[in-house]
Amino acid sequence: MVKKDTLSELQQALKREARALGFVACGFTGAGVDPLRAERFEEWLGKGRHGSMEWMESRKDQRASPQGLWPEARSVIALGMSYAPDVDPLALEGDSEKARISVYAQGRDYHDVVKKALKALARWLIARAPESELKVFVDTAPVMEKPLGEAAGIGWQGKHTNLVSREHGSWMFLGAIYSTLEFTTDAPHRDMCGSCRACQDACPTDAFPTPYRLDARRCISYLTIEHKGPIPEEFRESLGNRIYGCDDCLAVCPWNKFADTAHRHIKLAPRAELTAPLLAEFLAFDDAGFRQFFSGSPIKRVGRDRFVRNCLYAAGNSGNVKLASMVERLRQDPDPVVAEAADWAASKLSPSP
Ligand code: B12
Ligand code: SF4
Ligand code: SF4
Repeated sequence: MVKKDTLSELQQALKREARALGFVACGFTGAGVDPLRAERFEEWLGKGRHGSMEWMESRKDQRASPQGLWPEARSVIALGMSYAPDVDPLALEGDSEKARISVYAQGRDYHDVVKKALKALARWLIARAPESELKVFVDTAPVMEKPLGEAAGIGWQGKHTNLVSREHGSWMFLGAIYSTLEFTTDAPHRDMCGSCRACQDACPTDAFPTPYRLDARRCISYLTIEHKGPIPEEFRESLGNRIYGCDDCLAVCPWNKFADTAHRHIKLAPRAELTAPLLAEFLAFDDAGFRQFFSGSPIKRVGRDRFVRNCLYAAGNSGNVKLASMVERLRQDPDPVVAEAADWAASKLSPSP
């Protein structure tokens, strides 16, 4: 058992250590059930807004609260790591030769970078409180990182539902540590959106007509990354030249004026060849070429077929007839989804009279 005074000192020291490890935000909250959060999550699932992400439903009780996943948990340490971009993520909008990859996917896989720093922080804590236990999470576990981050005071969930930070804007990856230690909780962050609706107005697919409630099925990030099979026709033109994820709602947030690349984690800098890539090069990928090019990147997990599918929709939207011969060749692709996307792109590039 760690004494209260000692625990409070440990908590302050942990915040300093988190900073030294590259986290720009660190806060503490409890691990119990928040009935409102659980109810809203249940409602979101009930309306089918998770689309085909069945993994969100299958472990919903574990996701709904930290103790649902790990009854021994007493506190949550919420952490944020900056990936602030150097340039305006919207700069390539409408470019007929280049594709847009969302900022989060332009560098190394953040799961690896954040997990490594979380594990280092976990080792630090266990060395000082060896009788305690903990678990570290980033993204993939049934953990609601955004509401926990808001409860721990490191930001608030904006109308687009992502966590916004006063200091780092939209560009923060989240991670969490569940601990058996009973830390003092921080005050939750208050909502700073006010009457602003810039993110809602910017969304190309109207994925959150009601603020704070995203319908993933309409979100370009979901459609280009999670959705298997052909993307419904109604969304194809709205994809524009976005081939992996989407940043529009994040990029327009006025709080980004405080975000500074100086705070970005050194390992989260973008790969130069992914900031303004040529569609033509991506359309030429075979499986081996795709895997090699995206080694160490989060993009690798969607596989060549889904990636080329997205590039074909972008080619169709480009109006760039120089891409027509590559598109034509892909109409014979062995993957039926790629072949169908190529048919669509071909019809867009040379519409029948
Ligand atoms: C599933 C998922 C997605 C899905 C669904 C997104 C979503 N908004 O839920 C898809 C594939 C669309 C997606 C996209 C993106 N994602 Co994502 N995703 C996740 C994941 C794995 C789970 C999120 C989740 O629990 N969703 C379920 C919904 C119900 O949760 P919620 O949005 O918090 O819901 C709350 C609100 O709706 C609110 N609410 C409901 N009704 C009401 C009513 C009122 C009045 C109010 C006030 C509130 C309210 O209460 C709900 C429950 O608390 C997390 C990682 C994790 N384990 O947490 C990453 C995560 C959220 N994603 C992340 C990122 C970076 C993105 C993208 C920006 C990537 C990109 N550039 O393409 C986009 C952003 C799209 C967007 N506008 O949300 C980051 C966000 C970081 C941050 N600062 O917030 C996370 C945290 C990953 C990480 N570890 O960093 N993602
Ligand atoms: S990521 Fe793009 S499509 Fe999804 S909600 Fe934001 S602006 Fe809309
Ligand atoms: S753009 Fe406006 S409404 Fe959207 S998250 Fe930022 S401050 Fe909130």
